Amino acid sequence: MTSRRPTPRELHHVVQQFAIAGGLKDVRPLQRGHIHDTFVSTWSQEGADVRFLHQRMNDKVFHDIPAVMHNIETVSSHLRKKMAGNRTLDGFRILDLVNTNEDRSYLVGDAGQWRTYSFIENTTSFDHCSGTKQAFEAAKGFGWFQSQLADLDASNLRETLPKFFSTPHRLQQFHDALDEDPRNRAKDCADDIEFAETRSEMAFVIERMLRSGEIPTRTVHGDTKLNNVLFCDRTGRAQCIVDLDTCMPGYSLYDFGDLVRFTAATSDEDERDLSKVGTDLTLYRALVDGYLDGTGGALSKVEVELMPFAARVVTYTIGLRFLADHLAGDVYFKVNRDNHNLDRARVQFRMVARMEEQAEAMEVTPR
Ligand code: GN1
Ligand code: MG
Repeated sequence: MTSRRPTPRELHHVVQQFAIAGGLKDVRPLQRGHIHDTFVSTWSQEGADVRFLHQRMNDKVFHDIPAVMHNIETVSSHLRKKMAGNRTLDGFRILDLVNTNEDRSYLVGDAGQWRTYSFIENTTSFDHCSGTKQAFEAAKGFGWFQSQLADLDASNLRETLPKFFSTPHRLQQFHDALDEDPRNRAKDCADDIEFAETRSEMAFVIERMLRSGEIPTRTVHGDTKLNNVLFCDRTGRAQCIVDLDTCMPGYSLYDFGDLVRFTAATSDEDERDLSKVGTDLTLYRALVDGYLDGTGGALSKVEVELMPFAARVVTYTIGLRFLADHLAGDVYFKVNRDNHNLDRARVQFRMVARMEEQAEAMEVTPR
């Protein structure tokens, strides 16, 4: 893919190749996520404004875009079958892909590979959690989503990003970046490297338990940031789970851990003032309750007991990924400033340290 920003002309050309009725009014960028480029277009359809969301998919990260789209279509059609023609399932909606004029699920053009979704109006996504009700709703939504995938035959899904959830794999990538150190950055992050190294034992726990069968492999969402939930503007309820790029076989608590990492954080993911970083225990409890509610009793006793550990290990894992990318020269996550990935890694590691201190207060007893 070309990583240069598409020109307005290119953008107009791209969106007009999707099967959308009416006249195009405008296309604007939407700041969202670290991977793809996202835009919103507005069309006039019989006098009303109708919006669509377009994404230029990052094929440096996702080498196999057909496989990504295959997974999204597989998951969506699995959910749609359960909806049996209704507009919602348990109060949740599903994102609708809009095909191209050629009836394909995505567009391959000079300006990259693109997909389009209908915009779900009267909903909002949030970068910061407003309180326990929202935390509960988000966790319930992701728990619900995961439980809906329990009867999807996982062999239908492709592994679009190999070993995506594997912490040992992330540790290896970190070590590779450290050995190579192409930008000579390791010397400026000795403390961060040491933090990563002293916690490396933690990396192997989940894989060991998966291998021994102590915890099951489950198809998961894989990117349970708060801003991947659309909340109903009227009721504040979670209405739609978005960003199905990483729906793949993993372990249930990856989703829970990532939820805590982001939603219960007391700071932004890239905060520079580390004194602000930590985990809000009240929000954490709301996430536990919401997740247990959403998964509806599907989690085993061992999984429930592992919830606090999952929060720690997933936060550590994402920290490793940010630090590895910083060392590698910012080749994976988009950055907007110097040391952006290093700042992100530091926040994750500080959160891990805080969670270690709060371990007792984070325990969950199976009900
Ligand atoms: C990436 O781009 P976004 O925000 O949807 C990443 C996630 C990380 C997250 C960290 C495909 O997600 O795994 O948890 O950044 N997605 C991919 O903020 O690597
Ligand atoms: Mg994502």
